[in-house]
Amino acid sequence: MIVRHLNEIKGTENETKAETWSSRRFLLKKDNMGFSFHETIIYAGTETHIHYQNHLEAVYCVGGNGEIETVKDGKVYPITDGTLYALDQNDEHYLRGGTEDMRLICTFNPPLVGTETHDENGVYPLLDDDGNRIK
Ligand code: 9YT
Repeated sequence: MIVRHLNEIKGTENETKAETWSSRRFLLKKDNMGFSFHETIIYAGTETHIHYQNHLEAVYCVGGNGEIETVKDGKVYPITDGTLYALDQNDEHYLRGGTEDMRLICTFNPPLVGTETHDENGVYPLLDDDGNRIK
């Protein structure tokens, strides 16, 4: 069994930071669960362009507030504690922090290897176990 606490992840190589968010990666591909599992903080008042072309992601909000806008149709959905969204169509979107930081629990299929961060198009590359880009 795997048991991990946030305090063991913060400030280590398993925390990835960007200008608008921080991702604490609890479970990665090497843990062999078939998905990766993260806590993401989206900073208040920010906007992030995201398009996971190589991954499916489900996201559950457990704190704070914000919104998501899907690019193809301009629909805007509020996000509060208790909201889930699933990017089942690899949906391109804008993720916005609201008046407070948003605390999100995220799962990725296929699982992240560990070092992924958004490229200029909001995409995570598909990496092999050694961190080499496959796609
Ligand atoms: C919700 C979202 O996609 N935020 C960006 C970071 C990502 N969730 C991650 O790598 O944990």
